Amino acid sequence: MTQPQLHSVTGIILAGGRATRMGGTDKGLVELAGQSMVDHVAQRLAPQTGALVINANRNRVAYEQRGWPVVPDAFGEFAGPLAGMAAGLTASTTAWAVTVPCDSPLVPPDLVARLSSAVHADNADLAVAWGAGRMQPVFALLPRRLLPDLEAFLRDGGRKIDQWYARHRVAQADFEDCAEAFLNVNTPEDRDALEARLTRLEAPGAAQPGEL
Ligand SMILES: Nc1nc2c(ncn2[C@@H]2O[C@H](COP(=O)(O)OP(=O)(O)O)[C@@H](O)[C@H]2O)c(=O)[nH]1
Ligand SMILES: [Mg+2]
Repeated sequence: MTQPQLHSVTGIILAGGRATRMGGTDKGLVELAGQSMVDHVAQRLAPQTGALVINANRNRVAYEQRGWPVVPDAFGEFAGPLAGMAAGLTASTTAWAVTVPCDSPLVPPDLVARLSSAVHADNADLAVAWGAGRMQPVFALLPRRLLPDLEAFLRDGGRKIDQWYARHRVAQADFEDCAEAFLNVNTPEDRDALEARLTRLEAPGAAQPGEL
């Protein structure tokens, strides 16, 4: 298999959830240290990909202001992240796509590089990040050729990411050395805690990024 090149990868930002724990406020649009969470993610992901797509089911106009295509789920009513992956893959024109949740603002700068190396080294169908002691299933590198299989899985009522991955050869990309990269902002308290840390880092004489 040919290793995916950066220009042949579309970044899919998953922002299609209900965000119940955030009080229902659309998580991607939540402000964090001066910009919305979706902008944090786009800023870190765009240099790693040839294009971006945002998967969102609400506030379409606000997401479109970022300048990237915005696509809603085509399956069910909030059927979970797999529905967002399918929507993003449908809108992608590249052979590969990388998915990232909108509520993980510390996306690693070498996410695509490590996922690509893993899928190539294992001659696998797809690659998933492994960090903070567990699989991080929504950080994945997927080939567009798996879209028909994903759609069939969803049509049959499949919703669980692990179950869909189990149908394919999955490579694990090791990110244990940067577990902070998967820090996930699900609640207003998570947001406030991360903002306090980011703001401290920006202050004069602040700690170094490695201390975050
Ligand atoms: N498209 C779509 N995305 C979803 C749905 N539910 C969750 N997501 C996305 O999947 C990711 C993980 O969801 P989240 O609720 O934060 O789960 P957790 O942090 O893993 O507990 C986020 O990027 C959500 O926007 C859904 O029904 N449709
Ligand atoms: Mg989350």
